[in-house]
Amino acid sequence: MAELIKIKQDGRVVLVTLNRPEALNALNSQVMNELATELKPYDRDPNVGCFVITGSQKAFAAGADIKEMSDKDYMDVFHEDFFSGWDAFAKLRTPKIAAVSGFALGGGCELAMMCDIIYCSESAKFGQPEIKLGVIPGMGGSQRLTKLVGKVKSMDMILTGKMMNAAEALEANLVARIFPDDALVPETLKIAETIAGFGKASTLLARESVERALETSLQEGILFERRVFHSLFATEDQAEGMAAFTEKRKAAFKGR
Ligand code: CO8
Repeated sequence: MAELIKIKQDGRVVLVTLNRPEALNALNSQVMNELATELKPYDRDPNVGCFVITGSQKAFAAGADIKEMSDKDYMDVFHEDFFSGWDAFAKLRTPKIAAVSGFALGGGCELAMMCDIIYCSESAKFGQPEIKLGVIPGMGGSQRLTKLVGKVKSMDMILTGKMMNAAEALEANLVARIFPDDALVPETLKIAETIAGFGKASTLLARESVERALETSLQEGILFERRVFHSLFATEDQAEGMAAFTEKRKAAFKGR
């Protein structure tokens, strides 16, 4: 039973709210384990088409839990393969959107970047301040941030620990859209509903194809996309989507 995250399913959309307000949603092992294990059944459910991950107005998440890791030594983090448990969240196949208000720092920024899309409110602040703690990003930040915003802006954030506000994050392509604070979650849920209304095979494969662009060469990526595109012609949703266009009606996707 989840304690540090709240999960609310409404139709085909699952809203996940980080719920550790006293620690600004700092990401400890329990939060990581809850996200990894509690979301898995939804991920496999054909009736779930999108996750929305959010925090509070003040903090999406203020980073990995500094108090939990401060006493560890090298052999502790090495043997535990500390932070590798986050891969299970990153590898969820259902599209996931981060809705960020307030602080998204360190692991919080990295958690947002594990999602497929980031929307934020006007109050959002993104940062990788680990350098101030004598370490570096440990949940993928040096890699994902660099792929998203480019080397120069990534170096600027990671080497100085400076934060980006919402407008800077939009300009740097870290976030896709900015909403007023109160509108962030409702607007994100509406977009999630749109995504969840499409065929699940096509949304899963679309995100895997886009992800592939970050992993491989252009030619390999194009081949991957083409083979995936071909494979979707084996689905009922492809026949339905194209028939609906021709018949000038809304498609009724079944996830098959
Ligand atoms: N971990 C644990 N507790 C936290 C964290 C955190 N990351 N952030 C905030 N808290 C706690 C505070 O300690 C405080 O608790 P208490 O009331 O018991 O003292 C409570 O949340 C409220 O925080 P503040 O009083 O500090 O709130 P402010 O509004 O004054 O400040 C800030 C908000 C600016 C966000 C401030 O809390 C802050 O700077 N937090 C830390 C941000 C940070 O450095 N994040 C990066 C963490 S490291 C990381 O994510 C990856 C490390 C990779 C290591 C790799 C190892 C293998």
